[in-house]
Amino acid sequence: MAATQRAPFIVIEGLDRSGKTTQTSNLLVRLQKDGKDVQLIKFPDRTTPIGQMIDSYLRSASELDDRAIHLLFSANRWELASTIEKLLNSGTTVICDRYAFSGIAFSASKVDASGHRLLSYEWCKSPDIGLPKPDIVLFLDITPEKARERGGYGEERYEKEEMQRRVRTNFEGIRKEMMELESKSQDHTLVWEVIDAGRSLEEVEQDIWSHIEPLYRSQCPSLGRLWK
Ligand code: Z5A
Repeated sequence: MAATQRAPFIVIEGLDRSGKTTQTSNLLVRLQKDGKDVQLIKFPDRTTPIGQMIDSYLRSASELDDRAIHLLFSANRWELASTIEKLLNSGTTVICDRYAFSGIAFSASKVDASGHRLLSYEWCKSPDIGLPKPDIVLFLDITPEKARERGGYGEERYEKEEMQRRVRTNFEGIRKEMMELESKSQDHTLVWEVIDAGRSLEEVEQDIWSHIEPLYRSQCPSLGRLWK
């Protein structure tokens, strides 16, 4: 009997209103129609006890120290890390709506009243070192102007234009660092694509599909670990 092939690990990242929820759901349906076993996981996973603390914080129903909430976001990923690994190794594709990159991009965007960064990039990265490494990250990029056309940012804690601008800059920094690391490593396995999410739903969906379909044409390497 042939051994089960490891399935692709897909991460969709992006700013508020970039269409992550819409596009991850559409991708799930498209892959299912294509006959793939696939599971969609959304971070933060607000259903677990840790996720409920995060949810309360994001809705401003509770206050937490900036370091404590950062560690909770990371713990929320670690509580699903072994599930993700098992799914992938048993041949089920995993799509994550947000992952460790959001963890860094948002926490490292927090500033004090004088505009000084509260948490360093390296500190923000450290709790997620060793998580399962995705095969592909699709970053849905949207300008604040386009986000405004979609009804503007929402009601939650980080959904403010200035914060979203800093987050966008941080994501670009993370992309550059990831690409530098990949070019130095022997197992060049992570692909990072920036998708212009300001276009129509159909155009964005087609662009995403053009990057996902090729993943199934070759065998996935054994699962890597982030920043290791
Ligand atoms: N966060 C963190 O700090 N640390 C972490 O480690 C993690 C997260 C994992 C909640 O995330 C917050 O947690 C988030 C980051 C932080 N704060 N912010 N910002 P979330 O993922 O639960 O929530 P969200 O980012 O705010 O998602 P969202 O509001 O649901 O936005 P979305 O999923 O990107 O977009 P959408 O719901 O698919 O679409 C928004 C609207 O635009 C909707 O009306 C659509 O119909 C419309 N739309 C979508 N695409 C299009 C196109 N192409 N054209 C026109 N209209 C469109």
